[in-house]
Amino acid sequence: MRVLILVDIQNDFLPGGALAVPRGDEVIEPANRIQSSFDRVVATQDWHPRAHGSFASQHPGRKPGEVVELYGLQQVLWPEHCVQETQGAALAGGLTTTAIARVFRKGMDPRVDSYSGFFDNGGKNDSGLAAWLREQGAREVVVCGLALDYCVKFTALDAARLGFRTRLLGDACRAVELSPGDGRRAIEEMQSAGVELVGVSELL
Ligand code: VGL
Ligand code: ZN
Repeated sequence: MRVLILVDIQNDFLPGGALAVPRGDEVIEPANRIQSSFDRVVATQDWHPRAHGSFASQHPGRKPGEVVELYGLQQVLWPEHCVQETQGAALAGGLTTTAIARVFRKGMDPRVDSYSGFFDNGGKNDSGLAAWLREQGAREVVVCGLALDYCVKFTALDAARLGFRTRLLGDACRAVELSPGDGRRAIEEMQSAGVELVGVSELL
């Protein structure tokens, strides 16, 4: 049983969006093409309240990219993005959604960010994704989407830690790269944790 996890393929992470990932739109075509190779497809959706603590606008004098302490955790500040019920938070227009069995939302608690599709950054709120995967009898997951160096990375690391065979579909990921090389380093970190890098052609 093999499950594809589409991470945060949302309008705000595409070029022109509030937190645009460079060439983020390029993940859509491979993400669509690969779906039929899986038993199940799920998506995660960054889904913030308007006054989320990860938004630079909530920290007077601070700018996106700066790091603050938020309720005891280091927090990178972001532009306002993926606000609940906005068009920016919607799954990308070009993404095929007919096969998506479940959408797991995250980032709703204003006090803590949630990069992983499984747990928030403090390891407390559980999205229910792990339990759902186990219910489905999933042994393997393939992770792709946006952004490689944040939500994709933490989702894949949690999946591997939870005991799923975890592969990263590199062709269908793009990185924010606040610092050049963040994408490359994210891949190395995932590989060190046992995540295997695969290409679309190997999965078709
Ligand atoms: C993400 C930063 C803030 C992501 C979400 O989806 O990678 N990055 N919120
Ligand atoms: Zn976010």
